[in-house]
Amino acid sequence: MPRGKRSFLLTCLVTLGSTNAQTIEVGGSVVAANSDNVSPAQASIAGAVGPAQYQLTQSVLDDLKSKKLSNSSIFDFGPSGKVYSSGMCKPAPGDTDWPTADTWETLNVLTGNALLSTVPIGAACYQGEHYNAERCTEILDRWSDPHLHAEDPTSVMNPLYQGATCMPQNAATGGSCEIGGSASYSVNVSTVAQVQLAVNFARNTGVRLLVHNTGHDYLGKSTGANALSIWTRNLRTIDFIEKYSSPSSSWTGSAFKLGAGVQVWELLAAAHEHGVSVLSGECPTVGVAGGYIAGGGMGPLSSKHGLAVDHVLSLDVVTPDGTFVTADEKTNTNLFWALRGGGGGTFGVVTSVTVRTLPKMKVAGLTLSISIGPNGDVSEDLFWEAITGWWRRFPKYVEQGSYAYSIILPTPDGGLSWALTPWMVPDMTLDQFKDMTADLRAEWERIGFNVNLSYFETENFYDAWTTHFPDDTVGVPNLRTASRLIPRENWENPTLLEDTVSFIQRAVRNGSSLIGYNIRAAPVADAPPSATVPIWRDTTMFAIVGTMWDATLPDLEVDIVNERITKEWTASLRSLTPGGGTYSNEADVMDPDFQQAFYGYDNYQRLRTIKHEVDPWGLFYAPTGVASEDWTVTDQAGYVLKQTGKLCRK
Ligand SMILES: Cc1cc2nc3c(=O)[nH]c(=O)nc-3n(C[C@H](O)[C@H](O)[C@H](O)COP(=O)(O)OP(=O)(O)OC[C@H]3O[C@@H](n4cnc5c(N)ncnc54)[C@H](O)[C@@H]3O)c2cc1C
Ligand SMILES: *[C@@H]1O[C@H](CO)[C@@H](O)[C@H](O)[C@H]1NC(C)=O
Ligand SMILES: *[C@@H]1O[C@H](CO)[C@@H](O)[C@H](O)[C@H]1NC(C)=O
Ligand SMILES: *[C@@H]1O[C@H](CO)[C@@H](O)[C@H](O)[C@H]1NC(C)=O
Ligand SMILES: CC(=O)N[C@H]1CO[C@H](CO)[C@@H](O)[C@@H]1O
Repeated sequence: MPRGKRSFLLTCLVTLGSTNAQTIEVGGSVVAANSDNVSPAQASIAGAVGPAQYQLTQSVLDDLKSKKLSNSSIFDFGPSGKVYSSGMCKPAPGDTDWPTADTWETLNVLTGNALLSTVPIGAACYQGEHYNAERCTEILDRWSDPHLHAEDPTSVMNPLYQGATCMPQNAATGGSCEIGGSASYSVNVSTVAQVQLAVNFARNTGVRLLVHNTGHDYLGKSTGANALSIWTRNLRTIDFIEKYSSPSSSWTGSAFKLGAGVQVWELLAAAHEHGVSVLSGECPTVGVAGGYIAGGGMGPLSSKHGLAVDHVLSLDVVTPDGTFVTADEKTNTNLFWALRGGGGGTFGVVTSVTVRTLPKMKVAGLTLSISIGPNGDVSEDLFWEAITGWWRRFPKYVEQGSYAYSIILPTPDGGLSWALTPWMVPDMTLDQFKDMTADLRAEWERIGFNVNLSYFETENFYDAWTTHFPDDTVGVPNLRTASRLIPRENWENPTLLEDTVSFIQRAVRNGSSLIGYNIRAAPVADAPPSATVPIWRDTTMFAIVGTMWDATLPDLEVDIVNERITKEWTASLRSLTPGGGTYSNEADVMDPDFQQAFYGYDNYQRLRTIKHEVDPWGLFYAPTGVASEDWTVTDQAGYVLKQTGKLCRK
């Protein structure tokens, strides 16, 4: 078996619930620790609601200690914890410092049997213990469906970073099922106590820890070999608060308190039901209170109403020392700032987020789609003339709250397609939208660009959203993207504008797809400062470049494609936008200066200081996360950083 690969089917992971040599003293006699005498390890907290009702307290631990539960010190709160010095690696199964089966079983028992031993989602298609023909058929049919992956504890929607192992499609052609860069275990959390137990366990044993919510991450942040994963997707409560009131905020309107696992579609349905709007992503399955808000959170209302972090009132979080705190404008203010834009899986485990609502609003816009090539609708010159005519007007549109999702893709016949699906403006009527676009439409008519424009106008955001933002297609292992926020400045200088426009055309001709958003993060008057990259506020276009490659390409050629994405396409975008940045949630894991690009230089210095204060152990690691430059992943094959090796302190 090649080095670095661990066979899943011959795994040395224990089957949980089997033996248990951990003991406890009950009534003076030493007995096996089990669900009856130690579980679940939690205190019921008076007045607390939802998952916070059950917390791990020092008195719960003291009780376990007084009963002499073996290994109980591995659940101690900070400052206790393993410290990694230069060259040390977090353990893998089989290493002497990997917890024994009994130790894992103790975590399982204390969490109330919430520990899951990883079975890769594709295992149902491979001969062996987990083979299940019916489930395999379903998995193959639904592979591109984000819901399939979001309901699985370890599956990720961008399998590249976990090594694309155990792909169900390869079972029939001699593939093998390995655990790859997936976590070894997950805790399926439904209480704060379970999160605290997992955090303390990982910090004291030194096991790699990660947070996994829906698995959308584009940079491999929600996966990692040899890790204990805290799976937050089942924290799904949505509480509507009619009149918010808190000594920490002047907000008195309505709000939603969201469990960490709530997805966009669930939140938007609740908002619609209560007759309000709320800032969220466009994609239905993204986890609102997880990586989305941690990275800033953008969506169709952003050009008018800012980023999701601008609307956050408070966050509940289990910090790396295992304590459970609330962060808001007046309490734990450093965390409140860092958790809004400073990146997921870095400062702790957020268990819930409270966000302000926005009023119900009208939406107007249009969609169009056109192609060039042998079977296309227009000539290539006309295609580009029409698109660049639109791009040139971007600053004026974002100022009016415009949000456009535009995608240029190569077509199978060698041509290109362009779809605007959709271009929409909140708080705007269709008449106003037609006014705003009149000069562009006149220009298109003059140049002979006679495309069908499908207009729409809805009474509320929800109706526009349900019509125009279907589920995305995910699960492609041979695809990678990179991005850049392009500021207004690039439109103000005519030479720079020409360079920007012609570069984007060149990248598309060189094989890149282009997702070009007309968006900016509008400043929100009363929003507290956040750790998001400042250039968001001056942005006019968000450009995502990237490509798929032939899945059968040899590794060296895969590297050539991936290096082109980072070192040619994105490098050009970087040089066109010096000192700028990008959206950390939809960015390039190989960005050579991610600290500046994803957070902004000044923010990054402050984020690093906060990170060292709250996590001196380096318990939380995420690729491109704050202080991730202190760590390295071993056994990496190829150019792109994956999470399939050991995590070692540099
Ligand atoms: C198809 C698709 C569409 C998208 N559309 C949008 C969009 O419209 N707008 C937008 O802004 N972004 C969008 N994104 C990007 C998205 O915001 C990020 O991928 C985000 O990280 C997803 O967060 P998650 O919690 O759902 O995913 P996960 O992959 O589970 O987690 C992402 C990161 O957040 C961390 N994390 C998750 N939960 C917690 C928690 N409770 N506490 C601490 N850390 C946590 C994880 O450790 C990881 O680092 C899209 C992504 C995809 C794949
Ligand atoms: C996870 O826990 C929830 C309860 O919070 C339960 O309904 C669900 O079945 C569990 N999932 C798995 C895979 O164990
Ligand atoms: C425009 O729409 C009409 C009617 O729906 C259709 O017949 C025509 O092919 C469309 N033209 C283009 C360029 O898409
Ligand atoms: C893209 O450009 C590179 C050179 O930078 C070249 O090797 C490659 O063939 C080009 N690809 C296409 C599709 O034009
Ligand atoms: C990680 C750890 O502390 N493991 C210990 C748990 O307890 C057993 C005895 O019950 C020890 O052998 C382990 O070393």
